[in-house]
Amino acid sequence: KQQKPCVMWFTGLSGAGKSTVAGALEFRLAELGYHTYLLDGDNVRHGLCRDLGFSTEDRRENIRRIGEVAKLMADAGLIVLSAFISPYRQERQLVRELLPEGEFLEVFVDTPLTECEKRDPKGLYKKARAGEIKQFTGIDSEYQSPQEPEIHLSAGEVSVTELVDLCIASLKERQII
Ligand code: GGZ
Repeated sequence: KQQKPCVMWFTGLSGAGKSTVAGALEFRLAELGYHTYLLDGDNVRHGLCRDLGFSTEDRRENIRRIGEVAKLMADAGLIVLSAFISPYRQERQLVRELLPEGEFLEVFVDTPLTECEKRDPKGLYKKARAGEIKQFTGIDSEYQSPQEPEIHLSAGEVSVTELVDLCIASLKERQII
């Protein structure tokens, strides 16, 4: 099936739904016959980036490495889905510049902090509030929202299926699929 390579770069707070939406989108794309790869914490922070923590410097290096890997995968023709907080504008911009024009799609998974904290699936916000985890994004570490994301998902209010539909529509509009 014809496809153009691209990197869909999901960014947002912990618990915003990045991995959930990216995973559901990957499933949908596979059903439609497209070739994809999902990069997320499960397969990256335990391997390629296992030496990195959550200081500003380590997060920068985390994003830099993932950006380079995403670029290689896009070179191989894949639709790459990447799901990391990627809190800093500058590093997201650097990844954008690694890729040919039009191949980097920033996807802002825009779930308010209050909602992420309410969900708190792993109890991390609770620990961060109690001071047991330091430098937690949204609590005592900064998150810089995208200003002009290619795709803006109001993920607190809309079902995963509808969010996937919006991503698919955007890929079609951009003639990637
Ligand atoms: C933010 C942290 C932290 C701190 C551990 N701050 O909800 P999760 O658990 O599964 O996703 C979060 C994940 C963030 O890793 P990323 O590689 O996406 O971050 S970054 O792009 O900023 O490099 C969270 C968990 O790791 N986690 N400590 N201090 N999230």
